[in-house]
Amino acid sequence: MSAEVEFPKKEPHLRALKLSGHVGFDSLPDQLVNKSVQNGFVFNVMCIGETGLGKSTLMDTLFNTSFESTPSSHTLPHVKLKAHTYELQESNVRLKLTICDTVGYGDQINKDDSFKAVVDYIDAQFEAYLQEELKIKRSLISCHDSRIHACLYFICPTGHGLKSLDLVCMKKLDSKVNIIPIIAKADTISKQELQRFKSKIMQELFNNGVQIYQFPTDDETVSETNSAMNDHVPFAVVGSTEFIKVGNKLIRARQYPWGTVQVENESHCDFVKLREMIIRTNMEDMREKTHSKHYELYRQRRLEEMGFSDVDSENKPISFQQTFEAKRSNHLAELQAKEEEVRQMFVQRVKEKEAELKESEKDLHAKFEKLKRDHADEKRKLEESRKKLEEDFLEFTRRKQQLATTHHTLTLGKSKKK
Ligand SMILES: Nc1nc2c(ncn2[C@@H]2O[C@H](COP(=O)(O)OP(=O)(O)O)[C@@H](O)[C@H]2O)c(=O)[nH]1
Ligand SMILES: [Mg+2]
Repeated sequence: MSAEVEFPKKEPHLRALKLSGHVGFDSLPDQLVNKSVQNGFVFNVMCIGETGLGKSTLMDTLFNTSFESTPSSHTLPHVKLKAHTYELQESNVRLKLTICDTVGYGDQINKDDSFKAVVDYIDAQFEAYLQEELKIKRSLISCHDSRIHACLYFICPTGHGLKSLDLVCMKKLDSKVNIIPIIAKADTISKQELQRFKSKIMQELFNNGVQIYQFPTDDETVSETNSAMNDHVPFAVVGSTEFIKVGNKLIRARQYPWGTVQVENESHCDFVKLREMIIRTNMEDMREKTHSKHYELYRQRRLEEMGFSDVDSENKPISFQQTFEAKRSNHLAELQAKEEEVRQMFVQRVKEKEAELKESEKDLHAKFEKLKRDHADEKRKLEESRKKLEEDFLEFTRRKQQLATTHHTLTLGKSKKK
């Protein structure tokens, strides 16, 4: 049997058939639900915003729990991304929630690079997923998926508009993550100002081409609510960890000398809209978009960087295997050329060294010969002076004897005369 399988290029003509009785595949959606519930869900949210804007408080409010975060100081030299993962359960649905905080964001005097740490973090999570996907033995289901599904961008409630850091950061992130801009501490801004502030923010985002996450309107069960909610963005939210008693119910609120802000009161702020949109209606859509849009883009860019493409230089379709094999043979050829080059270089170096050695041997030899000659000269000179000294000595002895003889004769002659 041939190993090659022919895949139909176009969908074959489909015929609709009627079933004469119940078969049972109408339970497929239930099977899917059961399986998903069994596996549990993962949701990763990133909070970007300056220290003290109420990020931690809002997370506690959104998930109606206390994540016990420690307030950070304003003096950090760099922005640090800190992620904490929690296991939550509601009815029989388990949620593995990761909250990623941008500690020190916007606290430095030079804020130029504040967004860089965030971009790097998001890319690193994509890269980890890609590396797992490229393994031979993959464990994509059991390995913790840390890709960020939603990014809540906390805007300072100045009433003036966005800061340049906000625009730069959102612009850098809009192709990597689902951005949901929110106006933090919305209780500090008046109703009239808020409307102006919201439209100013949206105008600035539009003018700078920043793509924020749009609640999907293609599913008709939610299209109406979602499209209405898209018009309320950016949500102006209030968070609180305090509760007050209204009737016999405890509700989250912030108390001021002039009154009380109820977090879940829709005439006080947009908190309920935010919770409805990101948790109750569109959490799955954000998870799906992260995979099919943002991760897909990252994966495509990385594979192209590695030299892979779906078409060759003549725009003809090329398979992954063909590209890989072409790259492999290219690589081997390069390796061989490199090896040859290194070998040639080695031979050349050996030759040079040999010549150098020969040259120095010749030098040494010449030096040795010269020393030998000098030594012989010295020896000869010494010999000559020794001979001369001997001769002088002999002459001296001879003269001394002569002198002694003459003296003796003279003395003898004198004594005879007496
Ligand atoms: N006025 C007001 N204050 C808030 C709000 N949310 C939080 N805060 C307060 O702001 C301070 C900093 O909040 P925190 O959540 O630690 O900010 P983070 O540094 O962004 O995590 C705390 O004193 C909170 O009580 C809000 O919606 N409105
Ligand atoms: Mg905090």
